[in-house]
Amino acid sequence: MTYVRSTFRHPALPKNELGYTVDYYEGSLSTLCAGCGHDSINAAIVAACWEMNIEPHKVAKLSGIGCSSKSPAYFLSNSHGFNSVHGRMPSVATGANLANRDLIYFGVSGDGDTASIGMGQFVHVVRRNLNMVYLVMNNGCYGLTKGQDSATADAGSKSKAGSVNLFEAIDLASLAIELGATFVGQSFSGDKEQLIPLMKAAMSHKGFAFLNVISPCVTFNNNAGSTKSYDYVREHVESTGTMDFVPMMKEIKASYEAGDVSDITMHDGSEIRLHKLQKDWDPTDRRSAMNAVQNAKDKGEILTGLLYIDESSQELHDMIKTSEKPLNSMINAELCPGSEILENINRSLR
Ligand SMILES: Cc1ncc(C[n+]2csc(CCOP(=O)(O)OP(=O)(O)O)c2C)c(N)n1
Ligand code: SF4
Repeated sequence: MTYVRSTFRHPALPKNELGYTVDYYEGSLSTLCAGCGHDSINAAIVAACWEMNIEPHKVAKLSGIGCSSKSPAYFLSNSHGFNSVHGRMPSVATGANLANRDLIYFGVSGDGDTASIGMGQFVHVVRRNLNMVYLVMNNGCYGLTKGQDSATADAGSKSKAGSVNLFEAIDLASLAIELGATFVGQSFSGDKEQLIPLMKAAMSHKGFAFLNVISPCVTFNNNAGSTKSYDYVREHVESTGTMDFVPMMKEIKASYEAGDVSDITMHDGSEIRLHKLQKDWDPTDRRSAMNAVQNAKDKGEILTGLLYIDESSQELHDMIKTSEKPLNSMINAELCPGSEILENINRSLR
């Protein structure tokens, strides 16, 4: 089948502060199935980056293998990209980030890519607090290899072929909070009003920002009995509240009832304004966030929104005191300071 996309854009398309129209943030034409949740998430990434006035060449897109991991081809064509090996995106992201801290690292993965083959890499990138956004497009199955149950499929859920999953699901958001992730959000591909501000906040966060986004696979896991279908998710979504992301230097204009609103100031001075619905939940308290996720689970609900944030944490570069300067901008004398300095280092270790 030949796919054709018109290059015509309306001359009156709005421009962002950098002078770009939104098409400058788009990617290649998607080859995912029509209606796949992943495409809605890709559109939300495009919108978030355009609205945030991010220079696409300041973004590095990283992924593993899967339909979800193909996604970086479908957003930000003018960015850097590396489609790695199944489950190995975290180590590639770690290497790239350590070599150049000046880029925004946006990792895209699937529930198969993260919760099975990539689990070993995932847990370590969380605990190292690597400064990146790590987004899982979670459809409860291996879409690319024709819909086998993944490790996030709920026990008792039914596949399209009728088999019932016997095993307990791995809850990636709870796991990320438990492992010390400093930003954890959960959302649904069909809710761009929630997803876009959540992505903006994740990109502004200094440290590991994890987003678990339920993203139905229309071809293999959208049947009755699946807990990752559009119908099931729409019926069981429970939000922590709504949120606005207010970039640094922008005035917060709206006013809300006191008591239902809490503002969180990000490292760069941007603000997250939360309109809380969940009364017994504090997103800056890890135990409270864990309880909120578990309480929702006990009621058979999927809690979405910002679940947890720690704005005071140190990211990996701060912890291991690496150079401020990207390695590719260093001159030879900085990269190779000479044998005397090496000798001093060796002496200090004896
Ligand atoms: C080392 C290795 N093992 C297995 C595979 C086969 N494989 C490709 S994608 C995939 C799972 C994809 O599922 P997920 O990450 O959930 O992405 P989705 O396609 O559902 O978006 C598997 C098992 C592979 N490509 N490489
Ligand atoms: S197989 Fe499923 S996950 Fe893959 S593109 Fe199609 S709908 Fe999306």
